[in-house]
Amino acid sequence: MNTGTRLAIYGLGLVVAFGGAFGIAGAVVPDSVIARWNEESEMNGHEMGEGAEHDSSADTKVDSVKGQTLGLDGYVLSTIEAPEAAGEPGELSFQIKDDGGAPLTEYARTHDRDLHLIIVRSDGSQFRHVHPTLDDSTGAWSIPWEWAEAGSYRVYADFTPAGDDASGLTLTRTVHVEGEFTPRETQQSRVDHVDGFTISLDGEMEAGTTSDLTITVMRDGEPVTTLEPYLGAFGHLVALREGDLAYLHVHAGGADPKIGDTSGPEIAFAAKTPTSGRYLLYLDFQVDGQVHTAEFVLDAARGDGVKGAESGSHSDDGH
Ligand SMILES: [Cu+2]
Repeated sequence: MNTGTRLAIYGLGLVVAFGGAFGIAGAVVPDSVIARWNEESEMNGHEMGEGAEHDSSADTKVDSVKGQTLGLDGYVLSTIEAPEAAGEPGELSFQIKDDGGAPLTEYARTHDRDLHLIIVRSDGSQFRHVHPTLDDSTGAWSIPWEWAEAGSYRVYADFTPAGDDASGLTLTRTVHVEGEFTPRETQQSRVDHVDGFTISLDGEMEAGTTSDLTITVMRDGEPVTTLEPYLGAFGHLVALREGDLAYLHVHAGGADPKIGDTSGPEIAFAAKTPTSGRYLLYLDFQVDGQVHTAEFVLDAARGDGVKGAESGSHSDDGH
């Protein structure tokens, strides 16, 4: 089940939720969607007593994540047209199609955009987060595109169809780019150096729990306090699970920053982690009008500390 991932952004920090819905999901999704999630959760072998109240803490199907299917809820990500080999300039384009095969042209805006496109090679390298343009007469999304390297890429379209009861979807396809390449081996990494910035990640991830993560942005040994809003937040995080590239797309929480607001050097996150294992984290942040992307690799510990409220509701707490 891929509809299971619930993202909720709220309060002082950013909540990265792999899997289970929890109380604050109501802040960002319609009740009807939450009701359906709960229903699905029950259908997945989560026994709830007859007439049991919906309890957010009981809905913790943490092994359910987004970004693993090209079709969901009646929507399909079409074939992706793109240059066939690295180094060939061209265009990348696709459509989202509905039940009847008609292209979707009406979207609900999330985080300043109608659709977020994430592309990453299967080894976690070559990450890009871009915003293509919609031709609303044809439903075609397109963006100028050139592959820097060969390989097998995962493309994720993250969007919400217009309509009161539509929920956010992350559909994915694989695209092969001709040529030789050497896969990158990942290793745990908490510090990245990008464009003169040093970005560091503090905190631990643990399967079956929500963990606090803090990212700190420095430049020339000084804390950066001029983080600017980007996509409606001070930080924008994508997390992928190594092994299946299950996807999570989140934005910094708190009150929506206004134009001219700045923040930093810290950005707070909370990560709800479905399993132990390795996670690839990509942070987009903006300073002086420029967007930069920092990358981290974090190994989640096994979930010995699964909370009592959650322990009865799923069987896999991370081995
Ligand atoms: Cu985006």
